[in-house]
Amino acid sequence: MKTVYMCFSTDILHSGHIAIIRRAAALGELTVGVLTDEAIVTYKRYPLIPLAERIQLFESLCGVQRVVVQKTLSYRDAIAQWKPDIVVHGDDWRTGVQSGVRAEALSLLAAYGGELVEFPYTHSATEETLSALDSKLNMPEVRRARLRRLLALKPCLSVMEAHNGLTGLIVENASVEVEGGVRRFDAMWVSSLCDSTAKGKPDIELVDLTSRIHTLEEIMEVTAKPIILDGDTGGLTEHFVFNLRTLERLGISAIIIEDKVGLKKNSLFGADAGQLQADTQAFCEKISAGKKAQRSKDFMIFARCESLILNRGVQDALARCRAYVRAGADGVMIHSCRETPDEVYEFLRLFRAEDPATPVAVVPTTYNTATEAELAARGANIVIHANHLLRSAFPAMMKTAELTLRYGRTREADELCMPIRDILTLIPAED
Ligand code: SPV
Ligand code: MG
Repeated sequence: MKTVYMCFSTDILHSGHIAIIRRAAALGELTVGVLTDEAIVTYKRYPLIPLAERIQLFESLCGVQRVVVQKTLSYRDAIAQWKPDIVVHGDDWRTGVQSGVRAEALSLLAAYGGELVEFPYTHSATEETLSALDSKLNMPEVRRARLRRLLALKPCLSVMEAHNGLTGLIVENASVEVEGGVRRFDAMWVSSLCDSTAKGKPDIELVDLTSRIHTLEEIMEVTAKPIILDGDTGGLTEHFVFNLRTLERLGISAIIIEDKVGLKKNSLFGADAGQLQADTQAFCEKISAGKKAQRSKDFMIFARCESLILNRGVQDALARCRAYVRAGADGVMIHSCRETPDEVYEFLRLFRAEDPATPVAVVPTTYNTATEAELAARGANIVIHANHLLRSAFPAMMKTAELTLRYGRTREADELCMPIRDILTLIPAED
């Protein structure tokens, strides 16, 4: 009797699944791998039912001999463990995000004479409807809860800035195939620097909340990933408690407020900008008031500590972050504008020694030699790439403007521009 292996990420069984399971079971003794939530969210919608129930679903099917958990999109571990004679899959993975996974599985099977059997993939209207609902209807309470959910699923989230609908779509849809899987951003950062700069204004809390909500709405209309809002100082506590309820109602997952007072300037100016750090107690009171005011369980308030920016040292940062967490902060952000990650690493080492659980966000703008993996290994849970879509677009736009002025036509800028047919179809009308 041959051994057969299949893996499923689905939470809805339709006739196509039953048919392929029947055909697989006819080939030999069938083991079904159930993909974990963490692996599923790397490439498709969030599962509606928990892993334990999905396992039960497959255990109850006739023809399935054994159900196991598959932790990665890659079949590497499953093939190493079960050495199946045959792996069965729908033929839909020949193209798209799973084609790399397929190629890897093929070469692993070939190493010991295993075989890949592919059956025609059956589309399911239910599955398509659910995916569409997920990204289009995108109800605020579902979206808001996603950040907490992701933090529970993944050790470290990759977050990119978005400052309008188009950049929101880039963060939503960008993906790269990597060995044995797919990499995508987990969430969006709506930065005060980028939101202000895109409006031609300085990053000094001049762009008011009403205007920032316009930006958020624009992004939320076309995306489904969780949003972390850069809330600057949070303003007066009396205003903060009202504002955060508005954000919560919209479906924002988290606000990060920074411990500064007076005219806020961007942290990347460093200590020279004459910034004042808030009194610890007063900032703690703002956090506690916010936590008391929020209505849902999911919404998160992160306290951003500026001690390293203001050259107050790691011990000051630790003492403040400790106090902020005691005051109710759901997470902390430690910011630094040094060119190396050393002081952030030192903070993470000391903070993690006393607090293994509270999520920590980092912003490797000036110390961007550090990779997400390196930061995660030291205990960071959220890595925010805070301004890079805006900063990469601006030089190209300037260059196009200058070339047009110089030559009195746009021909010389053609290479900097995407082709007309591509811009026309970038956003499909029927969506
Ligand atoms: C932002 O993106 O607006 C931030 C991060 O607050 S930083 O610009 O690095 O201060
Ligand atoms: Mg900011």
